[in-house]
Amino acid sequence: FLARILEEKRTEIKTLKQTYRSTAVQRKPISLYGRFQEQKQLQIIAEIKRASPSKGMINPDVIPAEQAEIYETAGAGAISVLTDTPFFKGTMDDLAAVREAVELPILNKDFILDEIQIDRAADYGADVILLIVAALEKERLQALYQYAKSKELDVLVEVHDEEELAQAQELGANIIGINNRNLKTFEVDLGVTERLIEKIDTSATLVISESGMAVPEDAARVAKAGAKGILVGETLMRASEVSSVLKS
Ligand code: IGP
Repeated sequence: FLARILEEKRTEIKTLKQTYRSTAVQRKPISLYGRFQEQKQLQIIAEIKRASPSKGMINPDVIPAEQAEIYETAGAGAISVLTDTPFFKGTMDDLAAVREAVELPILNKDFILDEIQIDRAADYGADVILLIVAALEKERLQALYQYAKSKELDVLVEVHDEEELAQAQELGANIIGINNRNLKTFEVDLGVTERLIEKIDTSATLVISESGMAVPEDAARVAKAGAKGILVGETLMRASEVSSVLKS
């Protein structure tokens, strides 16, 4: 499935390169690293996720700005906005709407393969971009990482196994996302966070445990392992009372 998404993304980027011109006017991004690393309490990145390839439709009628305000009021530390359209039914306009609605750091969650997507993320008000190690050649990963940093954006470098983690560390990534979901098989295992985090100096590197968090015990488990933050999508998108779920 990852291969299919990336194929689609390459076509999208071709069109983007012909049609998109960066606005060049830049706001100063908020540092997620700075915000989270100084906190004692587990921080939550709450995600706007209408649909996913593994779950199908999750919350098709969500209004991103309203959902983001609910997340902010309930105490989320940051917001993630999925902007991939073919597989996740998100848009860049969702990101722009969320930027208008909240003061929190915003992660542009997409499959970034080209610098133009980073320009666009910054133009739309993102503070953090996602780079998925499994989706990128080593040189591409390095080039995109440097490019984002040159624009003062934070980068969440996503890994799922030891080899990918080694690459993230070689890059000097100060924010590492451990995805508990295997993007090739959709299998979820919180043990992935427990296993990989042992190889990370969490006093210097901000570790976010991503995906598959359904109950408070899940959050407690990865927090105990040393994660400073968790990234939660589906559970919050389906919750009828977001604030009680976030607070628990
Ligand atoms: C959220 P969940 O299981 O709480 O809905 O997962 C987030 O981690 C997930 O959406 C995600 C993702 C990704 C989506 C993590 N890495 C990369 C797309 C691409």
